[in-house]
Amino acid sequence: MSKRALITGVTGQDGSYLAEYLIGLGYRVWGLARGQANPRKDRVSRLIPDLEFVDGDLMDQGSLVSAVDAVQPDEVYNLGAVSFVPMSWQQPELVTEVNGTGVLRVLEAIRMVSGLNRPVGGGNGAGRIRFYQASSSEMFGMVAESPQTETTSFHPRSPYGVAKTYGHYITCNYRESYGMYGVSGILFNHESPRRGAEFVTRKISLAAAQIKLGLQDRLNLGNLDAVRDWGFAGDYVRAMHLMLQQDEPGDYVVGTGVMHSVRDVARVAFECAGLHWEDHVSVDPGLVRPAEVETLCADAGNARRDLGWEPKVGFEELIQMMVESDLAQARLVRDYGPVLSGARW
Ligand code: NDP
Ligand code: GDR
Repeated sequence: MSKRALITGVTGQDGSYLAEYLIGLGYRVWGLARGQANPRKDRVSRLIPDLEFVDGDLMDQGSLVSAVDAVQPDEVYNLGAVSFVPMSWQQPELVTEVNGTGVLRVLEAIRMVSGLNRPVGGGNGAGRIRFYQASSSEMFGMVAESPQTETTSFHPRSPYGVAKTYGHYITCNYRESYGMYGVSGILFNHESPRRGAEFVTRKISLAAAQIKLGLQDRLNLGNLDAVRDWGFAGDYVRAMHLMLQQDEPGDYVVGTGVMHSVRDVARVAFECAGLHWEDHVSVDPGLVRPAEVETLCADAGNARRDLGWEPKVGFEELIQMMVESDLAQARLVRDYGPVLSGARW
């Protein structure tokens, strides 16, 4: 019998890679899709024909109970979120509802469908359904130590980070209260050609490609000195799956342990396009965040040891992959126009 997985956030970057990966392992996979005509659902369904869908929204408790009940999953991966950090200063309540309370709603749906009616304390693995929560290095925020491990204290610097911290602790609490198998992956930044264009790596790879082909004039960025630990999304979804295959549930930091600045991303990306970044990039103070997370770097030693997880794609290879993909798409747009070129992602 195939294992059954339910993924929230399946129309996003990680959801699409995870769905492909699990289907490749022989799973039946359902993605939670929201909205009456979500164009991102059509896009992911063209990319992954074997993916099935179930309607639901992290803002709607009843829809989540119905989805879990209909799918009867072995594993639930909660990847749905408002994931762009600056949006969390513009719509803090929405971000708290989706990224924070939304986690509680998924846990409650699993609890109800599993018939776990009373908190019984400790114990692991009550109920059949295993739960993965997409926690984030943004929870570390103003970092107390570097690199960051599973025991580094949290000091989130955005409403996004605060909401994710709630999601992290409520997952831990349902594990301790109901004995549910629930884990959080504390994932550092991970990117790919499917990354949203609002995030800095994709914003840069797209701009390098479009400037090269004469489709864009300049690129405005915020803080060039911000430092992140950037990996490849395809590598990180393997870690999510591995976390749910362990005998004992546990939280893991996942990252490469290698730091680069936004300036490094710009340099490598423009070089890949045969350009020099300083000729094309300006700094716009309006893009600098009110409370910045200056540096983040993962110590993924526990994930390596317990899960046997290793990242396969390095920083320069990742940026090159993104620029090449954007160059290919930009050539289609230049030669056939935006409609006929058919947006791939
Ligand atoms: P994306 O922004 O690409 O995808 C977010 C997904 O969340 C989309 O599928 C979106 O669906 C869905 N979503 C948004 N609001 C709701 C809602 N109300 N109900 C149901 N679904 C909703 O994010 P990523 O794939 O990059 O990230 C996946 C998860 O991992 C997120 O939780 C993110 O916060 C977290 N994370 C990401 C990291 C990264 O570097 N990528 C690092 C650490 C954590 P729709 O198409 O309907 O808008
Ligand atoms: P981040 O990713 O906030 O780390 O969150 P993002 O790519 O948006 O920013 C990374 C760093 O780059 C700096 N920066 C800019 N960022 C953007 N978006 N646009 C710019 O023009 C720009 N210029 C400089 C930012 O200030 C920041 O320091 C991502 C998301 O995927 C979250 O959901 C996830 O939880 C974290 O990674 C880990």
